[in-house]
Amino acid sequence: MISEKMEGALNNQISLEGYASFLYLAMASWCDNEGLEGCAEFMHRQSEEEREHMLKIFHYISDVDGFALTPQIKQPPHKFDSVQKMFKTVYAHEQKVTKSINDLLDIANKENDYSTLNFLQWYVEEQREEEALMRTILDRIKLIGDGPQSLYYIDKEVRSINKAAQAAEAAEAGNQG
Ligand code: OFO
Repeated sequence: MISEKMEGALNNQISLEGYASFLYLAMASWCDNEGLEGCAEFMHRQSEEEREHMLKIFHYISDVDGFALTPQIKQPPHKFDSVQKMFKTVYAHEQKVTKSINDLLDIANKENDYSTLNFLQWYVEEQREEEALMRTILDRIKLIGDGPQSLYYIDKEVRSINKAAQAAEAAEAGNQG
């Protein structure tokens, strides 16, 4: 059993994860349109991941006898000025999600809600990884440059980062199975 306050805060987190999933889906579409196939693959995978993050909370709320709500998702932006600006937007959103996870931990701590504290540990680690991944991409873009001549190399780089992330996920799933 969780408190009403915690139930509301977790439902709010469902909205944030759902928005992230739709935002990254919109980015995948933009990337595809710009011919950035590696970036599109990356954003599709991120979008799927965010959907999983959302559902994980959804199931948790039901498990602890709360009421999980399907979120109302506002329309994300469809167009981005550059690939660098797009990844900056991703990084800013991930920072916002991290702050929100920290706020949830704060509530769980104050309420001695050990079950939710334990559940949220996975998100703490996930956010650390996602922020680090976005910083890596932004660093690479800075090194390569963001001009029209650089887009091919940025896309190639993001594709190989995506492949590495996919392999890491597969290895993790293998360890769990
Ligand atoms: Fe759900 O990890 Fe990003 O937002």
